[in-house]
Amino acid sequence: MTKPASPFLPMEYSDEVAAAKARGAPIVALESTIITHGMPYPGNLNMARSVEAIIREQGAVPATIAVIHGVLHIGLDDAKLEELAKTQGAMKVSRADLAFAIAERRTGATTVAATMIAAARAGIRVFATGGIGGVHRGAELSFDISADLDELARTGVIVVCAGAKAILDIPKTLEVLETRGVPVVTYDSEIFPAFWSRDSGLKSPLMLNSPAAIANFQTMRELLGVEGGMLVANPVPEAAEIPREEMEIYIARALDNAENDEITGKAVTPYLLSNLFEMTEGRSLETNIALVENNARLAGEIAVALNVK
Ligand code: PSU
Ligand code: MN
Repeated sequence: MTKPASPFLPMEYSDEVAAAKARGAPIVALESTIITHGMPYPGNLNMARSVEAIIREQGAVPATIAVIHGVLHIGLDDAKLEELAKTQGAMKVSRADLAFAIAERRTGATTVAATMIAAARAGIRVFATGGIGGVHRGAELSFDISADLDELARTGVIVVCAGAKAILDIPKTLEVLETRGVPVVTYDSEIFPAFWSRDSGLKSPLMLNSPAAIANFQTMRELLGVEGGMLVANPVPEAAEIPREEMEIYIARALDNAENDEITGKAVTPYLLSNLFEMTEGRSLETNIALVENNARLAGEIAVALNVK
């Protein structure tokens, strides 16, 4: 009787990431939902390419993560990146359905939560994104709280973002992070940023002003045996920011539209983002790209600092 083949995880490293792993080089993970659900083509592809280039400039290697036809990719070569940027109808996968996309041989873009899971599996300790998901406004009725928050509490990856998206309830998002024991460290500012704006109106729980200090903090957590990730909030560069008061007007309108169109669940964040791009005539998209690039730079520096022992 032949034994059935034992199942294996269809996971594939790009040549660049495989080589980086072999020589122990610093690697920065990147998510793909921002590519398929966060920005329109071709801006999404330009963003994905420039973010990868910025990470290389820092002496680290980028690993964009996505499920393509059922294979979990850790790092995409340029042809695959372009294919993904043009893909219509990719799944938006999080903790609940990452394995589903693989098992069912689907193409899925990974959210912050799913990217963290894949990064940890691949031994990658730093990850750059735009803004994490969080507690939605009105969550007391809708119960809409992103799986990103729970993932930060359990998976040991440093996530560099520009704060929580201002479309969310930021005070409640910070409360949940505190309850779940996730350190929130703002880079070089006392104030927690709100994605498009540098100022959310809230003080940051923690502040550090060098990549080395952030790396050292995470190392101490690991030595202490405290599991879970860390959120690093990196305020958008001043030149690219849209002031909070101005953004609030657009956000209120976008939230109204979402309610009228009865948008719920996973569709909420992509709907609001594209609504805002239209209302600001592309300005919010420019800001979004600038802040992701800024986060890639810092994540690259942190990855390099983590490698210096
Ligand atoms: N950051 C961006 N644009 C995005 C996202 C983050 O600049 O589109 C995505 C991330 O993948 C994040 C997701 O995990 O939005 C949150 O979705 P939800 O609120 O449905 O959990
Ligand atoms: Mn949600």
